[in-house]
Amino acid sequence: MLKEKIEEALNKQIKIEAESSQIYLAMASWAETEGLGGTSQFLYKHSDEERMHMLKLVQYVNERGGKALIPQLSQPEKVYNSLPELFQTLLNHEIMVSGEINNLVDICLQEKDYTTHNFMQWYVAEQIEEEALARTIMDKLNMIGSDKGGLYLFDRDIEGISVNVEQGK
Ligand code: OFO
Repeated sequence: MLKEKIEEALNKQIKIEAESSQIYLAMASWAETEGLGGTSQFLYKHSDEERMHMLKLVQYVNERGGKALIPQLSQPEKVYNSLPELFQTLLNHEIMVSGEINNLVDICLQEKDYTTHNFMQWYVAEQIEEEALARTIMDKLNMIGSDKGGLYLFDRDIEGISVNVEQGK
């Protein structure tokens, strides 16, 4: 049985993962309308990944005798001025998510819930990968600058990059 504090923290994380999925879906849609086909495919996949992160939490809460709350979501940003702006937003968002996951892990230790602590380690590892990937993407974009040929190649190559920690990159 989950302690109330843990259930609350996990439900908060469910909302964060759902919001991540929604934000990346909006980013994917924007990229698609800008003719950035590779970037949009990458972001659609990333959005699906976040939904999977949310589902894993929903099922964990229910399995442990809690009640998962499916949250209401607000409308994410619809327009970006550039790819660097978009990916910087994504990186900042992932840094925020990592902080929230660390808080959750800390609550598990305070409450001596070692099962949830163990479950959360997957998310800790995932965040390291996602932050590293977002930083690599930002480095690439900073190198490319406004070079059109470089941006074309970036958009072509990013489609093949996987955000899933288990599939590798
Ligand atoms: Fe962005 O990764 Fe979920 O947790």
